[in-house]
Amino acid sequence: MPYYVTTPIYYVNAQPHLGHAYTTIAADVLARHMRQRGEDVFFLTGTDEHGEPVALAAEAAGVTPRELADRNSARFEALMPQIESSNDYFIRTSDPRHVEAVQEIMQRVHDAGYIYKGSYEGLYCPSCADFKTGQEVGPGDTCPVHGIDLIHEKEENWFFKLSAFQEPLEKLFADNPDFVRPPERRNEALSFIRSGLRDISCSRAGLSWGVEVPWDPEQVFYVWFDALLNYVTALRFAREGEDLTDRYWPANVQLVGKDILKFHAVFWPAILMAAGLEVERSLVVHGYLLMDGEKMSKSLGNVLDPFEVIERFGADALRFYLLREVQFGADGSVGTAGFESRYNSELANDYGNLASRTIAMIGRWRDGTVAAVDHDPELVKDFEGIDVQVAELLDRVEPTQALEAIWVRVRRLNRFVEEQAPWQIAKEPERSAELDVVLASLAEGLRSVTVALHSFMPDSTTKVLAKLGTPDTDWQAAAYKPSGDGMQVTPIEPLFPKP
Ligand code: ME8
Repeated sequence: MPYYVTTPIYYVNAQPHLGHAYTTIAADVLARHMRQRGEDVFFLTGTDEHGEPVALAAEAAGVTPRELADRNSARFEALMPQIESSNDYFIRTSDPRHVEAVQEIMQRVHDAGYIYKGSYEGLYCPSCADFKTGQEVGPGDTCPVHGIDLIHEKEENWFFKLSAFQEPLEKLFADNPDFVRPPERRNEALSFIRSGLRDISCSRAGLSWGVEVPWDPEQVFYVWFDALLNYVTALRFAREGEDLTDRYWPANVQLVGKDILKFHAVFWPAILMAAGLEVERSLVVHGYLLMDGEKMSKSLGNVLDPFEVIERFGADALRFYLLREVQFGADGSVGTAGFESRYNSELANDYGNLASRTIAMIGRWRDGTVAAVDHDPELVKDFEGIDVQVAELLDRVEPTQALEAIWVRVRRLNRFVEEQAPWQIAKEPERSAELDVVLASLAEGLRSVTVALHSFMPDSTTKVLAKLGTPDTDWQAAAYKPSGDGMQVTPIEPLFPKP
């Protein structure tokens, strides 16, 4: 089955930070997991390069928008392998093929009668590139996201008839209760729709860094139209000589942070309908990573550098920490102290030690060979359904719960070692068969949790599976097998050394 997952495309007005890594890592876990299940996966990420925020940042830096876009887009692209993102393509909206596709699709929207010339007057945030109305306006006409004064804008431009989609959008939400998740975000989007949709500007005058409106070269498209369309335009040119649109569109899961809910849950489906395209299957919205209680953001300057964390502890540790620490969907605080605590207690101790000592004991007492015996019935019971449970949680895009379901088994294996005390059994030669069962059960448990963890921590799990002599990561392999066929293990270095 085709499975298309996307992240937002990130603004190049600054450098990548942990917030960007977060969404990309979550999408990557889904993509890798679906590949384990044999699905036909396409995973897209990239950079949003046009518009006022980028033009303003370039001006401040004394470079052209294109220079700034090239420089910062390269940083985002470099982040991808560092966080072990397995994206199938990285789109840049300054790519002429994207520009051409936006023009073609917007021309279609225009020809279908959804675009007209009008005059806009209202409050605008240049950092959000968003026209604010009603509850979106903070005290004293400020932007609640950036804390800056909103600008009073009045201009002649092209309007998109968002109001024409009031009913279709209400119907979309009614027919698909899971279209936007979690439910709080669905309700938020729905109440925005029900409060009455006004038409929105879809072009800007007096701005040159953007996609030219084909029927009015004096204007460029409002950056959100250009940006949202990336999810469909990329499929046209991501593979040389092939158009992947029919294969992957509509996207299965579009992941976004809650800051851009309105654009993705309201504007985006309306644009798709206006263009005669299918609407995405689901939008999954996560919360904010907070530092010192505030949203981490470039403009606030309170950013934890993912590159530093990766250099010291590795990408697997960062991936694990972010998805484990912050309940996916809710806001949550992250920081060095919390990171080090999870790293030490869960990665180094719970999982790393489990792997080291399991493999070491099999080496010491069985010369590296796991006996082909029936496994401990109690342990077998506690592992029942691990594969089904984790797959269901990831189908619902609940990576934090999926990790917990796995960690319940990791902790169970550690308890099993303590309870069985194999070092005692090893002292009594007549209990040799018992030792075989304990070690084989442990090795199988380690193998099962490791396959289940593979999409979260691709690097360390690959190492463990190699040392267990069972490199298979297909999802069937996540199931615990109640009897063994004998594995051959080899010594392993500490997976998460204490820094
Ligand atoms: O909004 N916590 O780009 P952007 C969690 N270009 N996630 C965070 C975060 C935080 N503190 N900060 C950023 C844009 N993110 C537009 C999107 S899409 C067609 C265009 C993540 O660079 C989160 O996914 O401001 C958020 O939605 C996104 O980065 C915003 O990135």
